[in-house]
Amino acid sequence: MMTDWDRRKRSAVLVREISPNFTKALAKFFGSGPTDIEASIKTHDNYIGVLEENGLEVIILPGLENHPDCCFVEDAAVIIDGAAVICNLGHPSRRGEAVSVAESLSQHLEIIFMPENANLDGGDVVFYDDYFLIGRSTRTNEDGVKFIENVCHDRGFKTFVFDIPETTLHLSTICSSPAPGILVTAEGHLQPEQFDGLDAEIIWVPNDESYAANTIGFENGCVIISDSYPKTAELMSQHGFNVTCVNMEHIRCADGSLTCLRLFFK
Ligand code: CIR
Repeated sequence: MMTDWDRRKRSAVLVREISPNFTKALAKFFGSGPTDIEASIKTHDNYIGVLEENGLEVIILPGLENHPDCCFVEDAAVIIDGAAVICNLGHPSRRGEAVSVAESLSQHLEIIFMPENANLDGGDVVFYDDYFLIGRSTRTNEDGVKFIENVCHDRGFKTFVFDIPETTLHLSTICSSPAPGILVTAEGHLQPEQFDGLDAEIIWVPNDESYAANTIGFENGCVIISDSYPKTAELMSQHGFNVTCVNMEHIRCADGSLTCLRLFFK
């Protein structure tokens, strides 16, 4: 058991610039895709500023012309205790994004590649205390789940697997952990019984604010959430968090959330 581990103690984060072809990003759940590259870049710059304000060193990779979704670096790797598992992304248009993420992370971490039969998007993995929560989704197959579970178990972590409903893209889209012992999740997607056996206080975000279930918490008690979700902001305040709201409009329309834009690696 890694009870002393506090995943909010982080010092460095990897992000990637918005692709010049971001208007071709995949979009199915929260909108019909980005239309304004300049506004998207502004939103992304603001997001980076918020990470810096919370004490993080930010490494920025250049955007990729051939990969419209490349800013969503969360999907390209899973960081597990000093190692980076480099993902075989589940959508064909996103294969190839992970190459430069692996190159960059190899300067800091052990690199583990997945076998060819395994597909997994990092957005289907949520780090929660001494657990890694894993989603089986349209992007993450059984072999992907098994592979990441083995890496977690080898390193002393427990795992907990969710079947992700068709109403959402990834586990992280509807579930996040802003502080030890706490999960935030969206009503109407995951069901309460799916958490049976997991020791967690669950903050349920109302269904009409489900996008706001994706949060990022920091050691100092600050949490960032997307703006425009007042019920969630209130709920988080009631739970003692110091809430900062970030405008995500031009990222949300490509089905991206706050955590999707970053990889904490140190
Ligand atoms: C995609 O469909 O792959 C992108 N448009 C959105 C990826 C969001 N990433 C995440 O939830 N981790």
